[in-house]
Amino acid sequence: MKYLFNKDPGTIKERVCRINGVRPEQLDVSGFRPDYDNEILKEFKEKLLAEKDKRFFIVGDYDCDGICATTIMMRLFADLKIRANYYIPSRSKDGYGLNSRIVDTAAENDFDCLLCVDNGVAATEQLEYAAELGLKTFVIDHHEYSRKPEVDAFLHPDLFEEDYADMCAGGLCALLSNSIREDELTEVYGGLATLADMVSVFGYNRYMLGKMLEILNREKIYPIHYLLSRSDVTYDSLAFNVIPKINAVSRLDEQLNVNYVVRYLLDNSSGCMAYLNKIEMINTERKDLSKQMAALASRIREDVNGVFIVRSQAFKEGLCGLIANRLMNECGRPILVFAENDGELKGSGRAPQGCDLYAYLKGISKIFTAYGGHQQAVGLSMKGDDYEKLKEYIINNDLKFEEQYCEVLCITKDDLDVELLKELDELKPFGSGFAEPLLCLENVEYSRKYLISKSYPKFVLNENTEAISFNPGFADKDFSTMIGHLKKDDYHRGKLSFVIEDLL
Ligand SMILES: [Mn+2]
Repeated sequence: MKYLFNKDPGTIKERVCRINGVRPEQLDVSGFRPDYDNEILKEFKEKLLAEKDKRFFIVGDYDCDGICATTIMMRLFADLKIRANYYIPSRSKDGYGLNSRIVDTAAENDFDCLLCVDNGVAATEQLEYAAELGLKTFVIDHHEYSRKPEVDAFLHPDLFEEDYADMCAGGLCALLSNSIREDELTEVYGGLATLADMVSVFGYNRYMLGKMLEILNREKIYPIHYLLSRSDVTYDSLAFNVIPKINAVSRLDEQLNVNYVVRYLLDNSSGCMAYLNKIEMINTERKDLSKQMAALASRIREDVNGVFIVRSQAFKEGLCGLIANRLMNECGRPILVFAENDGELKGSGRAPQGCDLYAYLKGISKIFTAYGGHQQAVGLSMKGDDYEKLKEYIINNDLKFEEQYCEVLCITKDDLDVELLKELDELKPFGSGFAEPLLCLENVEYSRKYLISKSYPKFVLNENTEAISFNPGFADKDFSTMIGHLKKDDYHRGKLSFVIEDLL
């Protein structure tokens, strides 16, 4: 990674805004009110409510966004006394999105309306099939589409103006359902989906994120409260403790049906505790398994013309994305990780910024039985026999890589205090379009250095702050510049922790 050292004058807020190309007033959504009278929204709402005596079948997605979107719609239908049921496809058995088997199930069980949330724009054929079987079709989705699906009603952020243009499915469902009646739990789940799906953190999304935090700090929302275990309610604790647990279930769904999570989120009472153990257990297993898989993957991966590629029968398909992500972050190189099963390879690819892996693999997409994603993340399936063809393609075609510059915020050691932490906290939430700044300390002097768990170096910077690195490779590195994030030290109140990302 190459760095640009920002030494501009001004407040932290001004400098962070300038680095991100954001106007400071965009951060303030205190005056924002959702536009419940929006025409697109109204039209969808009317079409939906016209069927209020019919039975709805909701088909969601197995990630946090899709699970929250499904939960929000189930709550709305319950409040409106609309009969409804839901199904989250199994990642391992169904794959992503609507399929004809699910459509058959809906029709056979006498549902009248099919509602896809967080999927649907790409399921043109399946939706046509549903219509042939006599089902009314509704889609609430935010994925990119080339042709608008022919459905009875369609809700998509592209139909909205700027402040709403990057809603996730949970955000869309929350907007729709709160335009019909206001419900705080809906705002919490809409905010959680927004945090999970890495969409823009401005406009309506920023409003939702703030609402979520405010409500969670004021009310005990049982399902979230239990998942947080003992951590405070912050964007970070939700992102690190809650969302991964919700996402873990679909990754290991041969052990626990992902629909279980919707049931958990729907039960905002202490009774939801009954589901908690299983979700926590799956998450612990997810952590253990990904650690093992990552270690194995680093051992047996091949370097093919600058692209790492690895396959194994020991890999779990649902964890390939996590592993690819982890290894890509460690080595800064593109990587493809495949789980092998009955001669089939299913996996994920990740690439660093400046690398368009999606476009690159399009060149050989004819060998893929499934292919999707975007520049830095792809999901793909293929026959095991075609693995060599893939390698050959990579050898013969260079994956172009434009090294990216990262602008870091230069500060001095004297700036390291609770005041700075407060200033940074006030800029939250960070996210897409508004990256948390990396701080940079030059000519670093420290009074003491020691190792934590025999491998992670810690440096005492001043009486308030210690710097720590979770990269054992940094234990003996010579450096004069430290780049990282400032955090509250969890163990010693009032103390700060500078988490090192890089040493130069
Ligand atoms: Mn989504």
